[in-house]
Amino acid sequence: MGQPESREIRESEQSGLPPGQRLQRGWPVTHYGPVPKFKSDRWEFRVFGATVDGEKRCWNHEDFSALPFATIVADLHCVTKFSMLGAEWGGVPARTIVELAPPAPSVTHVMVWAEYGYSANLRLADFLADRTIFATHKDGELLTAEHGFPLRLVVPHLYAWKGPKWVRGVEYMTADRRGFWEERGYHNLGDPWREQRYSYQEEPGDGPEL
Ligand SMILES: Nc1nc2c(c(=O)[nH]1)N[C@H]1C(S)=C(S)[C@@H](COP(=O)(O)O)O[C@H]1N2
Ligand SMILES: [Mo]
Repeated sequence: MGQPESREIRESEQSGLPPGQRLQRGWPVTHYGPVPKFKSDRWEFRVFGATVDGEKRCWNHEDFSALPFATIVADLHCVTKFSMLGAEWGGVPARTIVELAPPAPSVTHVMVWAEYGYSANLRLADFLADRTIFATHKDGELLTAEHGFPLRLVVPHLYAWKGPKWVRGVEYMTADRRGFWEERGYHNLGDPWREQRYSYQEEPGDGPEL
């Protein structure tokens, strides 16, 4: 992504906080469960489920690190109401993964899987959005262990629980299925601009039956 384009995004992103959010200075650590230990020889990134040819695709850490690198500027909105604005995330655009490991035409959703079984479901369109990125870096520095090293997903236009830290793979799905928090009371879609925080706010068609 070229410089002028990322500057444009930064400006529009700073135009305001989503409803009900407050600005957070610094960068808190928020997650459920322990921080996994990274072992480079055992790490792999897997794309599986309804791939175009039915085959899985795997990258080890070295190969994944060699994929095309891009940066985007994005905000992080936690559903517990703090937002961190204007971080620069570097890594591999989700769209690049989809190009390298194409889904079957019937795929409508993805499940992004992380260590210890954490997961988040996304519509394929959200996954393919311009700024959705598998980030290895924030503001030019490698992610720390607490913030998701070696890899986390950032989906700038959705609440941050939709971006798993310590991500290990993507499952292509031909129907929607709830992820970790979506099964436990959070909204299936999670658009912060529409304040889609909780599953009781869902309207028909927003997600599978609970
Ligand atoms: N694997 C995993 N990823 C996760 C979570 C989690 O519990 N486990 N929590 C999410 C939530 S709710 C938020 S707000 C962000 C927080 O990211 P940070 O700790 O880097 O600020 O991570 C998201 N990714
Ligand atoms: Mo969160």
